[in-house]
Amino acid sequence: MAKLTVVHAACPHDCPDTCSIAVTVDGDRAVKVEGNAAHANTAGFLCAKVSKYIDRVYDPNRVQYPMRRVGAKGEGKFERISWDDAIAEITARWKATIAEHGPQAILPYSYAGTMGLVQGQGMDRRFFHRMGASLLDRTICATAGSVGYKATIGLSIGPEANRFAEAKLILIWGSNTLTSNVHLWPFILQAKKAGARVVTIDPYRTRTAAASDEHLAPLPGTDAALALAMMHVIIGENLHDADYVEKYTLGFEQLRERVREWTPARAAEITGIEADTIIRLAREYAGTTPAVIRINYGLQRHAGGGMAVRTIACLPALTGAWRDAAGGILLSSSGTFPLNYPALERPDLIPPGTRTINMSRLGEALTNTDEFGQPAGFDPPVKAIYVYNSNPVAVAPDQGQVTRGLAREDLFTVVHEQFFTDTTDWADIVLPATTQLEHMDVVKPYGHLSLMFNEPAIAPLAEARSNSDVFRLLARAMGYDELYLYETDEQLIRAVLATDHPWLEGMTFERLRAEGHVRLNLPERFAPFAEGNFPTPSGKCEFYSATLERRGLDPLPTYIPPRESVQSNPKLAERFPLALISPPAHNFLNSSFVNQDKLRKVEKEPIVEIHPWDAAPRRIETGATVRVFNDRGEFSVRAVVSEKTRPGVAMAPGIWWAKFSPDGRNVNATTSQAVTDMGEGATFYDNLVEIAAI
Ligand SMILES: Nc1nc2c(c(=O)[nH]1)N[C@H]1C(S)=C(S)[C@@H](COP(=O)(O)OP(=O)(O)OC[C@H]3O[C@@H](n4cnc5c(=O)[nH]c(N)nc54)[C@H](O)[C@@H]3O)O[C@H]1N2
Ligand SMILES: Nc1nc2c(c(=O)[nH]1)N[C@H]1C(S)=C(S)[C@@H](COP(=O)(O)OP(=O)(O)OC[C@H]3O[C@@H](n4cnc5c(=O)[nH]c(N)nc54)[C@H](O)[C@@H]3O)O[C@H]1N2
Ligand code: SF4
Ligand SMILES: [Mo]
Repeated sequence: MAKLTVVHAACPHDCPDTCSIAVTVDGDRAVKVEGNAAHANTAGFLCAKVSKYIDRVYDPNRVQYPMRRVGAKGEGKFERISWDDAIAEITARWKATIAEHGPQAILPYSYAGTMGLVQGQGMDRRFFHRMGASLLDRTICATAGSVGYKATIGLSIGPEANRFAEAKLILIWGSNTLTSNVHLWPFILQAKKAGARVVTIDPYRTRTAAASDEHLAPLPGTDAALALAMMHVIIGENLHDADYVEKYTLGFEQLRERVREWTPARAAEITGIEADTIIRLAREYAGTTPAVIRINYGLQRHAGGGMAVRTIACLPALTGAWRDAAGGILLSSSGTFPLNYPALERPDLIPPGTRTINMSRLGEALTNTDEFGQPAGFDPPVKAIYVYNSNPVAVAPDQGQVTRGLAREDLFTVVHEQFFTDTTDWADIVLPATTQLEHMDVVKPYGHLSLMFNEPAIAPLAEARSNSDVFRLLARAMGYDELYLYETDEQLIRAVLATDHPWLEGMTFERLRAEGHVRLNLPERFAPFAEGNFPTPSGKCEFYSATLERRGLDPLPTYIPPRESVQSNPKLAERFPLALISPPAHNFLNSSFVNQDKLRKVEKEPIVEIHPWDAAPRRIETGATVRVFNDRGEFSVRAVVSEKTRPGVAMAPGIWWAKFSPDGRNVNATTSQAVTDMGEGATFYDNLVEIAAI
């Protein structure tokens, strides 16, 4: 037996926890992955999904070689070709497209298959910027919330996850912690042991809600109304921290005026949460120290998602919760990492005037047709798409329009993937991608404060190549000779670390590589806004935002109703009365892992949960196959009648691959390409449907 070695890896997935992984390697084969106990947040365990990462790496169904389509688009039939042929064919098509339509006819499409800085936002950006391709606005997940949070707080910065252990009241707001952020849970348990109360605010009774002391179930998309009424009570009863407000906030008098009209009774009608409960929650929140809010992205996938996050983010400044390291609000820790992104991505190479295409409206871009069936005016039209780190056929809204676009015979589609996904089925060329054990990277977390190093544990399997390697090959074949397109992964990492920001002091390539995880150079008890210093234009927590006002938005916190709900759109609700949300299934990560048998078997099959009150009049029983539909499309799944969801709300856990679903479609056949109030984000959970037994 060869000598066993242990290598530091970092989980690449789009999950706030960014675990530190110890990979045991036996000769040239990785044999085990374990959570690193030396990293406080990972605490020695991995989630159900990534603890089976070895299966993923050595899955015989991985894409192993470059492939060329032989069947019809959508069929997924391919023949093996060489890398040389694949690169020659791709670049010949691109050169012809550029000659005829210009480089903006080429669209890169990527999201978070890997969150690594090198493989996720490094050489790809440099390459497409050099080319002058269309820019992609990466809005599919978090832009509404981050823009909303920024309006109030300035940057995505909050208390350190570990400090939750000291809180006395924890509000888990629009987050399913036990599923989507499980490494926060041990700290919450510690807090509970020490007497903290945990309240989860979620329309669906998730495993997190069930494990909390209290579960409040608002109607989807109504959270801002709840927060406004809480502020009504807090200010009305003089429970706010007048000293903190005076010193460190902007616009208190206008906020006081604004929330005057937001009586708990009014919010109760909108949210479906009783007025007395709202009053009690507001008093408890203002009266408990430290009180912390874990807000996450679930609640911002609605028309008013940006404003909802902005509004909730006002709460801790109003009560002075920020004074304590264990108080405040945490959306994401990503703003705490002042890395040298321009050196990594080279935005200076973007030709002036280059257009930006919103990834949440991919169907519209590919079909050049808007939601009313009118020409969408993309000039030049998108003639070629290069997909990597993403599975848009499964994850993008309005699946029907996305596949209609990908079916175009004149569209040239390249997909760089680890597996034969719903998206590779539509590719002209498929390229084999490495997994995290096969390439080098640095991963920036968004749920803790350590930067993570990923050492390649093994050589690429079969003919797989990393994203950065493929862009170097493409650059050479395109005839681009600029040196920045040929830098190594190590050089890219050194570029992004090159900054003299004090929080990154001591964060060298050598140290990261040796230690695997390095915490930012921040005080042990990081209390970012204990004394104000908000990174907003005014330096204060902005209850009043002149920035929003300049953009034509309400400068004060307000409630923007969902685009599709019984209250806001009664006419549509006559035909489609149920609000459908589709948050992540426990054993999948977006659409990743759906193809891994052991994990898919636990999830069994795609389902939709519906409340007994909604099921009875439709004659739907658990186990029945139902059709879920609206004007955009439909999908068929098994029904589960359950009181975990509230009346009027259906829940279809995601994101199943369409090809593992009974009718070859998934929930995104019904979701909409309409975007949020801020950040032009996707509105997956703002979706009215009807459900019928088949
Ligand atoms: N296991 C697992 N973990 C994941 C993921 C995964 O797919 N699987 N995905 C990762 C990614 S990309 C992300 S962005 C995060 C997402 O994780 P979260 O930010 O936690 O977001 P979601 O899971 O979309 O939604 C969280 C909860 O919000 C609820 N919700 C929906 N609408 C509303 C609303 O209007 N108001 C309120 N208060 N709650 C609402 C949903 O029912 C859900 O339980 O998780 C990451 N972690
Ligand atoms: N209905 C509904 N739709 C949703 C959501 C929802 O809650 N409901 N959530 C939304 C959210 S929050 C998000 S973030 C998006 C997620 O959308 P995506 O970022 O597209 O996430 P995944 O579905 O995990 O697909 C990532 C793909 O990248 C591949 N990959 C992994 N590593 C590499 C690599 O190194 N190189 C290459 N070339 N490929 C790699 C994986 O095999 C996988 O197929 O989905 C969104 N869609
Ligand atoms: S998906 Fe999240 S919880 Fe699972 S190993 Fe990766 S970072 Fe950790
Ligand atoms: Mo996401």
